[in-house]
Amino acid sequence: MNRLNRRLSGNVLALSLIAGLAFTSAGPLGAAPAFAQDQPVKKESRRRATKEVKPIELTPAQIAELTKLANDRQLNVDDLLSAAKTYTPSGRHDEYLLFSSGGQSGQVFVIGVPSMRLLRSISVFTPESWQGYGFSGENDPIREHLKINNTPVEWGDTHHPALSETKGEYDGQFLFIGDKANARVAVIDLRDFETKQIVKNPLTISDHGASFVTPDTDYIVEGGQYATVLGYGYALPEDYKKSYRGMVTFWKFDRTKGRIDEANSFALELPPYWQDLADAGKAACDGFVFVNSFNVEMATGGVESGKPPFEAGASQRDTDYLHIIDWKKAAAAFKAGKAEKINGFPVLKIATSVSEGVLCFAPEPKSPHGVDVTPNGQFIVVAGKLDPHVTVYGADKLKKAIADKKYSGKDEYGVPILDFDSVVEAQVELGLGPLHTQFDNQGYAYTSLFLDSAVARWSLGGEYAKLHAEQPWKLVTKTSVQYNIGHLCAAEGDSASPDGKFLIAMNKWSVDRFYPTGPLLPQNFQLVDIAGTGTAMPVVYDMPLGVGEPHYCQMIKADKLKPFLVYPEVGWNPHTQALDPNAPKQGSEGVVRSGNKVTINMTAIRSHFTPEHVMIEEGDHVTWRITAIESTQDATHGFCIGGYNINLSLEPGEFTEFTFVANHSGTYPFYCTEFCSALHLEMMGYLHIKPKTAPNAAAPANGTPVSTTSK
Ligand code: RUQ
Ligand code: CUA
Repeated sequence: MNRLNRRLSGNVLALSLIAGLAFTSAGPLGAAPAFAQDQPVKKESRRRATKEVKPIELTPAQIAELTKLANDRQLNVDDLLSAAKTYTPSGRHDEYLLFSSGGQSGQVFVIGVPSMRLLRSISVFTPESWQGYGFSGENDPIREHLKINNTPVEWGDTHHPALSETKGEYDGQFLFIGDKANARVAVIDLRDFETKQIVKNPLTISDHGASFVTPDTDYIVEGGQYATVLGYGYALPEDYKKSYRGMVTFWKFDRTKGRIDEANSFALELPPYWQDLADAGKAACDGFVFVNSFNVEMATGGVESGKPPFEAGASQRDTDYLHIIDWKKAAAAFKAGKAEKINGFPVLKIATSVSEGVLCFAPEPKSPHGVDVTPNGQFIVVAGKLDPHVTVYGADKLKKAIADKKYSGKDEYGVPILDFDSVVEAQVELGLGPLHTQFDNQGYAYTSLFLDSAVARWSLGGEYAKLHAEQPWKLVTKTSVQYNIGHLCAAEGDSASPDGKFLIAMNKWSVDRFYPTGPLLPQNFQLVDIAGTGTAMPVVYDMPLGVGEPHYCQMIKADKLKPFLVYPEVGWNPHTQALDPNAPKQGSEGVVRSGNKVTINMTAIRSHFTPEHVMIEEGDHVTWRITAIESTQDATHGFCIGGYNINLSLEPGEFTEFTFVANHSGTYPFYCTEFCSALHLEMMGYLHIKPKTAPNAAAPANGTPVSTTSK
């Protein structure tokens, strides 16, 4: 072995020198490698682009070159300006990070702004092989976790990401995202951008209004959508009003543990309207959660038997109900034992919520979609999908009307309805199909118009009126987007102090924007420059996203994030975010057998695994542990065993464990799947699974595999 090592080390050095490779070799086997010194050697030349920060002045020759280039490529001056606003030289980092839902991909995408470069996808509800998410053999904890009613549900329809907040500001610690199809909420730790927890709602199969956080992330709000029989029950449409219910769930978040505390979470039973999006109040309306709804008609569809379809039945009335929930009172009622259990989960029944002053309604036009609270909490904006207006509620008016019991009636379930005129501050006509609203730092609001395919900029009133030149509550301008915008997202746009500057239009259709990729076309994220005022609001970049239909995203100032560059210690368990006592250490590698249970302790470092030959027997129950003995940034290895569905990502310092039953004998090469070094291809080994049927087959020895007949 020593001779081999000397030769390998020599080769690595030779190769590095010859090829001028930026990475350095690991030391010889057993010797401590010089991690800290492992730095790219061409640092200076690589960073050249970012060092050029002196003000520039274009020479006549450069202007001529630029003009020729623009004319050759048929670019106009706006195009050149857009390029200058978004082009991000190699090595320069983006100012913002966008956390986007991945829609049907079940993932989260991380995108740099303004460059619109995709930086990473985060596996959440769907196994993903590069990240080794869900490829850890039999009883993979991730796949176990994705089961619902014992059925593997290995995808999600991610809709609304929510960054954790402290005092209403994004704090860069955690990200939550809801799975609309399966009513699940996931917790992602932004130290390593990995999913740490997935909770399944015990009341309902699907949801929509998740995730939204209260201003200090005490609770993660999961609103429902399609009413059903809570607790996965059964009832026919005839019994709709009696048996179907909506819900909103308050998941308690334990920031120290970085986990949802299921035992201290609860829900509210709601009438069987279709609850839609939610937003948590802050500042002036702190303590409230707003949830809007549609189908207060309680239409039950049935085109197949000649009844009006849902789309018609659910759109008859002029108003639906904005649900106003006092979550602090709700939490107190839950703590006082006033909840009843449904499917083992505590639920405040409608009558309890009404008598405790937890729940009331305000009328809202008309089949609305988004509800968004202004950064100061003074106003609540509801976009009425089928109404050309947004309706703005005043927080003070709501509080006063609740205190004065200014009701115009009750709904069928006994929930008081506030008098519309007493709570409305303004209605602003914007255009067709308003869906969602965001805010900037200039006293403007931005609303997506699905049918108009436009972003509307409009002026806020109240304290915001002094920030802009326009009259309050007026449409200022509209920018066309391509096409059919759903959500939009401004920089820090849901926080108590938005930054303005950039806005993302998340467009559902992209027909004619890009070369067609068959009948299925990408989604289109358009970057809108909102730094100007008045009518200045150009689209400056198109980013096709061909990996699912994202719904919502949030944009955070990049320097608020403090991710690990490598795991803090070698042998780190990302699940516990601590050093793992089971992590194999250098020098303690090997195979430990106890009956038919074998534990393999392995280390990985550029460019070898130790051990390289693993001898086990058919039928063995295998626990395989690997520590990536690396502390150089980006020195990531992979590990796969073909045929056994094993694939891992071994990030610097990471400890991983997986288990499987060695049901198929044979000699299986395993290898590193990440091109980690010049001798990456040599970073491999053999798993020898001795067949039961060949009891006398010679065991491989001294690193020399013998051929065996597999069954
Ligand atoms: S969304 S359809 Cu407009 Cu937030 Cu899920
Ligand atoms: Cu390690 Cu390739």
